[in-house]
Amino acid sequence: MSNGKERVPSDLDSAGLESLFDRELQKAFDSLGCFNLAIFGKTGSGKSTLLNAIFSQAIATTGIGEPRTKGLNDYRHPNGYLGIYDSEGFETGTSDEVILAGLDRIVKKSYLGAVDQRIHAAWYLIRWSDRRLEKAQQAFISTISALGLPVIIVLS
Ligand SMILES: Nc1nc2c(ncn2[C@@H]2O[C@H](COP(=O)(O)OP(=O)(O)OP(=O)(O)O)[C@@H](O)[C@H]2O)c(=O)[nH]1
Ligand SMILES: [Mg+2]
Repeated sequence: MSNGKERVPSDLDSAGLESLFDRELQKAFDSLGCFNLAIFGKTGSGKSTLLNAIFSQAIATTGIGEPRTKGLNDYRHPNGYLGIYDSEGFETGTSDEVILAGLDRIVKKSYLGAVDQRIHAAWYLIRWSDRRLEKAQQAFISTISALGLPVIIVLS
């Protein structure tokens, strides 16, 4: 009896396993179109630097001093399968309500778009040298999670 899923043979060698993985990955990409990741975190935590490292190009402005990134910027990898949203970092002292309302708006707006425009997961950057996680950061992470996005904490 078939349940629509390909049965995985139990005697696969490493080449067989690799080719099975490639086929399944291709199927997943074909159904999703593009996987979109959003990068969040406080200003200066290294969001744009990480984006540039992933794309191996200085496509986003980075730097010290004043917050650099404004709004939410969408970058598409030339391979067509990866999109990254680089976000404006929040500054200590900004009210939690303002930050969380902005986040809610961003994520819900993305849900209104086509599946290949939606935010599918989030990275939340924390500067390891801070050695603390502020209440506002915890609330931010909880809010992303409550919006249904898997959140991965990244130490920069
Ligand atoms: N040593 C070190 N420096 C980093 C790292 N990530 C970022 N930086 C530096 O930290 C500074 C801020 O980095 P950005 O990438 O502009 O930070 P951002 O989170 O995008 O900042 P905003 O756009 O203002 O929110 C830059 O001078 C980077 O070179 C890291 O992992 N290690
Ligand atoms: Mg930035």
